[in-house]
Amino acid sequence: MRKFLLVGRTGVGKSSFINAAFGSYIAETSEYEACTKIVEHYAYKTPLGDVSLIDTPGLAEDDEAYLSLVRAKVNLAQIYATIYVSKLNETRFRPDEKRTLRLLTNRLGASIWNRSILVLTFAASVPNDQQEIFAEKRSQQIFDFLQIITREQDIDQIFQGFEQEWLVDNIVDNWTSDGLPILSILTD
Ligand SMILES: Nc1nc2c(ncn2[C@@H]2O[C@H](COP(=O)(O)OP(=O)(O)O)[C@@H](O)[C@H]2O)c(=O)[nH]1
Ligand SMILES: [Mg+2]
Repeated sequence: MRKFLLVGRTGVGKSSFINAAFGSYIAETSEYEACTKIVEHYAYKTPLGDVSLIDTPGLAEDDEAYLSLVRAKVNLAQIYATIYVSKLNETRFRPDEKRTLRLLTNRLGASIWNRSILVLTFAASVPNDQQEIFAEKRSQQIFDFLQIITREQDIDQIFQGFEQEWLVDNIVDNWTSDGLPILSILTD
């Protein structure tokens, strides 16, 4: 069973990504507020393999509570990969996103990034001919910042980069950068 830990700010589409992956509305999503209040494991047997996606409340509100919850409910040693979710259509690398990355690294350990995947959501909101440029920029900003903070924490755990980067749109049916269903990229 491959277990993925989903992290990222509130509202970036973590719960929606789970729904898009499994093709049904199983994780509650919300336009207005953080509605994932608990750490929830969604485990599925699929023809492509068994996958577990661990949904977490977004960082923004009660960070300490959030991080203790993740530590209590998730056995980090069993995580196959961390999925960091960010919005492709956000042009600025905002201070609260940096704060999220810093908190995750400080409290869960730099090793959560050892095997990690970057998922950029809201991809269909960016014009086709700009998606690649946007993705490169976002990914570079996150990469540079993670290098700085992991180096600060532990020189031996410096961030080496995301293993994979995916563009998705959770709302537009079957929209992924390479045209493959999300589940197939999780189980490949
Ligand atoms: N257009 C678009 N909307 C999205 C996407 N992902 C999530 N949303 C919307 O963004 C809002 C927040 O999503 P949610 O999954 O609850 O975010 P979470 O807080 O990270 O779990 C909801 O209204 C979703 O419908 C996406 O890829 N594209
Ligand atoms: Mg959620």
